[in-house]
Amino acid sequence: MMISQRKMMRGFFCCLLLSLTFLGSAFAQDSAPLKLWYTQPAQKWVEALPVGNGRLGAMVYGDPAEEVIQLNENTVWAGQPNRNDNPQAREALPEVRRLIFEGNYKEAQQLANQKFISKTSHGMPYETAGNLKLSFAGHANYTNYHRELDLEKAVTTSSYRVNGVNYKTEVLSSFPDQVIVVRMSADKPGAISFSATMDRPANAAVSTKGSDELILSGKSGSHEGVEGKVQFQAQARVQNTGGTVKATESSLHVEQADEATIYISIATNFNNYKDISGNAGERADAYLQKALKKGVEAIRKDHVADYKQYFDRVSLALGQTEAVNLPTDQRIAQFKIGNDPALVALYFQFGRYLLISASRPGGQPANLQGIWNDQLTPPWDSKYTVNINTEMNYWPSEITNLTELNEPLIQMVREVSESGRQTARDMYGADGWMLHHNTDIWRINGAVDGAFWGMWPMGGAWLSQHLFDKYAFSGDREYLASVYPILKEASKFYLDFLVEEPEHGWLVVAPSVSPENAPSVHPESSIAAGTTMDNQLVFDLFSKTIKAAEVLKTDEALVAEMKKSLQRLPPMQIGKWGQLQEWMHDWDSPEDKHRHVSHLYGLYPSNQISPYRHPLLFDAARTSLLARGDESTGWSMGWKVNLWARLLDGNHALKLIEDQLSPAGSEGFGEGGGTYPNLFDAHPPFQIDGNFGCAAGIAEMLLQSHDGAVHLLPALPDTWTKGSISGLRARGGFGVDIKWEDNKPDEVTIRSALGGNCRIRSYYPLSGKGLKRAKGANPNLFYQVAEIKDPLVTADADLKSVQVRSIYEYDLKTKPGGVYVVKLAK
Ligand code: FUC
Repeated sequence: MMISQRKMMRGFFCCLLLSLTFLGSAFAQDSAPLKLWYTQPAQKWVEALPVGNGRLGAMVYGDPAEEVIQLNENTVWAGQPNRNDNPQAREALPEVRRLIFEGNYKEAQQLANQKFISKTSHGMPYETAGNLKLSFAGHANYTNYHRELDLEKAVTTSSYRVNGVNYKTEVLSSFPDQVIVVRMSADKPGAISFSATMDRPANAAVSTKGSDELILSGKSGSHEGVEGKVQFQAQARVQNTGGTVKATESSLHVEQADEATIYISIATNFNNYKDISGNAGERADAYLQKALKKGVEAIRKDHVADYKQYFDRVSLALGQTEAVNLPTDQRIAQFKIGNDPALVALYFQFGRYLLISASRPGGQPANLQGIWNDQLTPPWDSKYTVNINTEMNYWPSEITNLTELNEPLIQMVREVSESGRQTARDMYGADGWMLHHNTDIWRINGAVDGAFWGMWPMGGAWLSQHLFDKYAFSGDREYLASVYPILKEASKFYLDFLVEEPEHGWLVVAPSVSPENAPSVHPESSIAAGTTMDNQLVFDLFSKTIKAAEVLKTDEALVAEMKKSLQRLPPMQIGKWGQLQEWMHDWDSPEDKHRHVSHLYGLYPSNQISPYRHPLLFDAARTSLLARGDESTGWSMGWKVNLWARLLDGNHALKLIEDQLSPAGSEGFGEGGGTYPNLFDAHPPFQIDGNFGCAAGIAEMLLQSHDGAVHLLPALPDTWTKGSISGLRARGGFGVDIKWEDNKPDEVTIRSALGGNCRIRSYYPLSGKGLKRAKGANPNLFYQVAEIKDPLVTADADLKSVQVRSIYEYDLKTKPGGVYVVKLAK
């Protein structure tokens, strides 16, 4: 399956190669080693170190005596192909709308609970594949312990000393060879003796094959009435140099080897969301045999090279202090009180590491935990929550130069666009496709969890943005043509589904929610019509579909229809305390600290609120965000880093990074996010979106390209006086490197893949060959921003006014393949 899907994608990637020719970096790498390291083994899962190749994940504890390598394969999910639409919705739709428009929210929500929410499953959990356990007799007392994850190689190492012998274990997960490799060595011959076995919390059995192979076979769990039918097999083969290896029924015993390597291959019967007729054992065996032939040296070499082609594209240096000499857990503990900008760079690169390790072409998109999960029923099933979390996982993908890693997300959107046609028709009597707030490996589209959370018909609208944004960065027309049908069908759903609300005659989405939040005027029901985020999402979806249709010169009638509807969407509104209203009515409370800041979608990730074009909205968005407060769940803080970056306030963005990089207090459910010792984000519990959101936010502080220009260092905190970033990407196919000193851009390199005008925005005057003062609108099509309606301002609104720094703007004519250097004007 993996191979054939990859083949399918080959054509797609050929076109991408062209646009990636600007990858080099102009400045030297930060000399701070990009390593997470510790002076003790992991005792908890959130201390273990992750490796992954998109499909196979492992969490490595690095324990000298009782080593645990927890394993994942990204298609081991409970259940089997299934749907969860509730077709009763269609008949109840007019009544729910009537109740909402009458202000009868409680009853509307009750009816939605009865008629819209799934009567079958609420999504299947992603499951652990099991554990490889290694016991080293006599290794309980060790010295010289060191454990690390090298982000420049994607390899974990643990080393220690027992009885005068130095031991070392390396673990990696190879994309080219589709195996996890554990390699043990010692500096004295014959010193390696251990026993190995595998286990899993349930539904699996371990056996041995020959004298040197463990096999863990099992079936995924049943859940909410859906029988588990994913078969999986994990094979672990030991190859030793010197010494002996023997097998019992369920374990292997290596005695006095000089070196030992364990090759781990895992596969399932999953072909795609509709088909699980593959053969897990044969697949696992095929990967294993190929890997054994190739050998660990060659596998390691190819793995490092494959990984580096992505990772090395971007380097970030924010300066170093003494803190870099501390182990990572101690750096996290003191980050807020100390001075350790290099930890921000490490965290940023760890986010990129996680995306490279969790999301590779041909695989599944990164779920709530990426691919790393040690449970059978993880928090929120470790599935795809698409009212923020899945999208956030992919926020770093374009700006931090990892565009290929979007492929699993795009494939998932393609698949939910197929499965979601039936949902659109059966539940809403609408054309096109739709998705509510969750999906899973079976691409369910129904509404889950209860109307308060799940009555949100906007999943298709939000996910579709990513399809277009990839084009906005690459300019790849062929790619755009390949995703255009998905955009078009997503738009068609809303053309049918939008309904006229009685007060102003605006076209609105109803029923819906402003994700997971209820206004304090009726806290028991979140259900509403025309929420600000919905309006913004539909605005973006139509605008982007129109743009795509115009680029592809197609669908004139549909374009005209969307243009008409755009005119009838509600404008953004500024309420009585000067806030950007979250709902169509002025219900916002300044006391509301809810983790979701959905109405600020228009500020980030969207570009509907600009400091230069919409000062009123800009001020209102700031007022809303200030009231919402800083500390929250991990992902909420990750979002706020981006939001403060878009509000051009680098110091506040840094404050949020400090909150995010605080030690996580708990592993149980809660709202107080932070960071675990292994740099995983805490919702809590562990949820990977915060890692990705914050990594994207750090990039957004240094470069923005959504508002008509390439804005250099838009939100640099005062304390990051000197630094460099290279390899970031801006819309329109520009690669950007920036070196700064005294908080001013000192030297900027622009690499143009597509040519075209590069409008550069800076707080300081610049000079360079070909650089001219900007005039008029930016002629570069990728920088044309969709015009929004003027906001409606409540008559007695308490308006605040924010001082925005003045800017210089320049135009630089570029040629495809051109490299341009711009400097601070002296
Ligand atoms: C959304 C959030 C929760 C959590 C869940 C997975 O529902 O509101 O905080 O992140 O997704």
